[in-house]
Amino acid sequence: MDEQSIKPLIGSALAQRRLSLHGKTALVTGASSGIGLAVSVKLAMEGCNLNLVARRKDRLIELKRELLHLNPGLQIKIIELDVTNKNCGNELDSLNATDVDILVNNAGLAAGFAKIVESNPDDWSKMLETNVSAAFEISRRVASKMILKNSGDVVVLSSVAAHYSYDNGAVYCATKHAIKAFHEALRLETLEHGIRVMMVSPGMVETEFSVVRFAGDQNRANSVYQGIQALDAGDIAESILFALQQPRHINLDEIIIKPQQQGNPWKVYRNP
Ligand code: 8X3
Repeated sequence: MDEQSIKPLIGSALAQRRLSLHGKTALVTGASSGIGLAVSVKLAMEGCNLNLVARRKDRLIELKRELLHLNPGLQIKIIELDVTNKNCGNELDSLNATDVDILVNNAGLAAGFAKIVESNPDDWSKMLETNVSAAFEISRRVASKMILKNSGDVVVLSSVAAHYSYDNGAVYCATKHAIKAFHEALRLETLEHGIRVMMVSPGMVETEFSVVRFAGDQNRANSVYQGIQALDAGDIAESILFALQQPRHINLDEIIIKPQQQGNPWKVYRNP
C-alpha cells in the first residue's frame, strides 16, 4: 500500500461520524423504569419516535407526558403489555411493526439469589419466561418485519452474566448466556438484510434490578452497591445511543460495561 499523506488522514479522522436518529421509530420494552426509561429519554432527545412497552400503564402515561414536554413534536405510543403473556404477539402485531427502525429489547429480570438446590423453580420460570422466551419472541417478530424492508437495528440488553456464571445466580446467568447465543445467531442470519444486531452487557447498575432480585428487600438491594460507584441507567443508555449512532457500516457487536470498581461479578473493590 502506498504511503498516504497526512492531511487526508486527518480530514477523515475529523469527519462527523454520528448517525442522526431524528425521525426514526423505536420500540423499547421495559420502558417504565431503569435502563428502558433512560434509553427512551435519550432517544426522545434525538428526535426518535417511540413505542413504549411495559406492564405499568400509569408510569408509561407519565413518561409519555414528560417526553412530550422535552420534545413536543414526537409521536409516542404507549403499549401496556406483559411481555410474558402468550398473547402479547397480537398486541405487537397491532402496532405497525413495519415502522419500527430500532428495537431495544430490554425487559428482563433476576428473581432470587440462591444455590441451585435451594432456589425456587417459580423464580426460574419468571426469569426463563421474561429473559428468554419473551425476549426471543419479540426479536423474532420485529426482525421478521425488518427483514422485509432490509433495514433495522436490534439492541438487546444482555449482562456480564452472559460471560460469567456465578454461584447463586445459575438461572439468571443461563438466561443471559441464552440471550447472547440467540442474538449472535440472529446477527448472522440478518447480515444480508442490512440489519444490525448489537448487545449491551452491563455489570452493576443501580436500578430496581436488585430490589426485584431480592423480592422487595431494599436494604439487601442497597448492600449490593455499598462502597462502590455503581453505574446508573443513564450510563447504559449512553452506550446504547453510541452504538445506534454509528454509521451503518459499523455494527458494535457488544459493549461490556462495568463500574471501574467491578472487575467481574465477584471481584469488586469497595471503598473502606
Ligand atoms: C446484572 C449484572 O453482575 O448482577 O445483569 O449479574 S450482575
